[in-house]
Amino acid sequence: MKRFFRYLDSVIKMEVEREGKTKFKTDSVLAAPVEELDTDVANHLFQGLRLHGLEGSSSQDFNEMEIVETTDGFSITIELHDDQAVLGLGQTIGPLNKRGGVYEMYNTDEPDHSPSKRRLYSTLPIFYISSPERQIGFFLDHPGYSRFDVGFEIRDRLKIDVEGDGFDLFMFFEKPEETLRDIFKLTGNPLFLPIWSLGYHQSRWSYEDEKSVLDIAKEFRDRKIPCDAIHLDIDYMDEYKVFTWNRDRFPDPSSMIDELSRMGIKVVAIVDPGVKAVDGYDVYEDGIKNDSFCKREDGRPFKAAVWPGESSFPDFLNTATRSWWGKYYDRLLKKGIAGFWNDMNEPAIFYTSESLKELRQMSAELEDRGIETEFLFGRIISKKKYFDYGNDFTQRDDSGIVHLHRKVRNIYGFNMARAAYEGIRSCEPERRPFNITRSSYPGIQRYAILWTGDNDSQWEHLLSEIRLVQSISLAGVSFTGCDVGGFGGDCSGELLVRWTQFGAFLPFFRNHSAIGTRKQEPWAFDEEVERLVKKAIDLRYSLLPYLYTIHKQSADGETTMIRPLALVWPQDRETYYADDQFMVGSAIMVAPVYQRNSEGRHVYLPGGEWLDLNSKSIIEGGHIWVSAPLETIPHFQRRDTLLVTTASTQYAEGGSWGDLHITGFVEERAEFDLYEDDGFTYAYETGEYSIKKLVVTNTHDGIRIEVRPQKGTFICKERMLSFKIYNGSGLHEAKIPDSPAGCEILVE
Ligand code: MIG
Repeated sequence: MKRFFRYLDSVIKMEVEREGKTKFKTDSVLAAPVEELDTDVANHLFQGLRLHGLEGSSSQDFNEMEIVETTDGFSITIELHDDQAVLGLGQTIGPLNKRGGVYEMYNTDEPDHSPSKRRLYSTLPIFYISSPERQIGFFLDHPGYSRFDVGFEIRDRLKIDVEGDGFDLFMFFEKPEETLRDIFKLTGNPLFLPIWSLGYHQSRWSYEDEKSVLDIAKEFRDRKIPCDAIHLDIDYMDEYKVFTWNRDRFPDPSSMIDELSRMGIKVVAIVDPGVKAVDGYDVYEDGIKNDSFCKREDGRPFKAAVWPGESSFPDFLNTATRSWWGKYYDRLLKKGIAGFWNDMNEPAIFYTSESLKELRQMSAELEDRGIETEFLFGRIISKKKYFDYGNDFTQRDDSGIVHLHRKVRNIYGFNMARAAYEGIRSCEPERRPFNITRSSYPGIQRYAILWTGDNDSQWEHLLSEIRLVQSISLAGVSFTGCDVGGFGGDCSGELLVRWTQFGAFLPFFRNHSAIGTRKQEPWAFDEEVERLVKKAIDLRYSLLPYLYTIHKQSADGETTMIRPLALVWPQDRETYYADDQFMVGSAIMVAPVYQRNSEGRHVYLPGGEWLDLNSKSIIEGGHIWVSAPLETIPHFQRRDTLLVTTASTQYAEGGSWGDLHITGFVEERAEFDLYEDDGFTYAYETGEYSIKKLVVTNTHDGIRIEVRPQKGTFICKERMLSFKIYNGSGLHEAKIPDSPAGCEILVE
């Protein structure tokens, strides 16, 4: 059965349910529909899409769409035209245009991010069928399994198999930038993070004791490499018991954190959902008492092995469990932990006693096979890795209805991140939280930021990440990042330099690596590598005024911090495959180098002239080759934009800056609303912020620079504003003192 609802101006939701069954509703979409529509009215609003079985489509030129019931669910097919790209699809590997691939939405702890992989940690089923003439956005809201064949089996057919009793399909008949705003209106705006989130983060699995953490911090300060945060991986815990400390290795966390805080460094702690199932451990005992854990279908407790050994898994589907769990974050907050890193929340499971038994039986078979064991070996390994525990346990929703985990799996991580966010907010209502998640679902941006998990120190993965973060951004997840330098495997000095250069433009900028791999801190290679890594990190810190402003804009639901070119220039087909470069805000485009021994790269510059931010020369648009020795990060400024930077500091002291440098490429007019505040509280909500509109206009008489009177009551530092405005007539410079009243000058 199909029903149609209108949201906003041009978003339609189609609700499909099997006769007599009701589907489970995720909490992804917060907005309520404006109205329910008759099918024929709905069909007239479908611009460029014709739903099979409905007559009278409003457009001549359309994509045929058909929905049929199958034995275990539904299949949605959408016919694709040759010139259409299918952009996005969230956390999936491959080019931004997903045509020609198969992807599954079934959250999986997949440490191998090679191109053949169909599942990763998140379900973000948002994609854009796009051609220069027309773009339609889609969001499949469904917490169970689905499979996307994007023109793989049949070139001109997108086929989505959806398992279960129903689904919601949102369709956005807008330009992609507008669709992104609509996604925020439906699923919520991204978190507004504390300023230090935008700094450089250093991590390792693991800095396993107090001394190694403090040593790392001192190295950063001695070497004058900026750093805002150090992350504690699982070894800070006592026997991997979540919310505890190993007292031998961390005898006094509070004083360690105090010492770090005197150096300007925050500490982020990892939190895993698996609760060690052992008597005498209060989190486990309380969980049992409160009936907070996932159960088997017959009501017995479900237990499985993860890092702590045999563990129970909180049932985040219900509010009671979420608020119970959320309170534990306070234990870490009280010690001074500033942020959280929710890992393993697909949830990852190593094995259960049953699956282990099965594996043992298979292994026993090895004995009988003699030497002919190759296939069996392979099967055992992949069975161990990809065991599907979805049918082994259940979850209970707020109305007491019990669901097989498989049917609601894809929102487990979402709801864990939500529990964390709500817990942290209620424990520390004055401070803006920092909360990372590995597993996610649309709407996650209102609770957490997303990092892409266990990549590898390989050049191919560097490219893969450049695409992945863009694809994720298209789902409205603004604050993303990846393990800089690569998680698995050994990084080389050159790879670390190139990866750090890319990371300097990512919202979340963290170097992280796995246990047993080559050390990956900025100084772990040679002096030249250290110098170049530091240079990239310094560049990042100089960009903070700009980045903080665009971060605030994203938190206001205007756009994501980074964007594919295809989102900004959908009419330009060439942007559909120029996915190895991306926009950072509206002023910068970065084209990271991702090839070994490379001395330059090809770059596509859409829509006319750009300012090369390395040479400060204005260059023709189109396809160009840029020279980029290891020292250089190709990045460019868009015409008629302003870029506000400052001097790099050792850490982000607050959301406001000293002397500012404004670089403009202005042929006509450019403006920028520089945002500042204290950098970590909610005082901005009651007016304690500063927004300063900078406007630069190229007039007949010269370059007019206006600094409009400040909005908001936040008091900025005394400082100078230095303008460097480039255009066809040369460089125009001016230096003026900043003041809340603003000013206006004319420069030759
Ligand atoms: O099973 O906590 O993606 O960043 O270092 C591995 C150890 C568990 C996976 C995370 C990774 C983290 C690691 N974790």
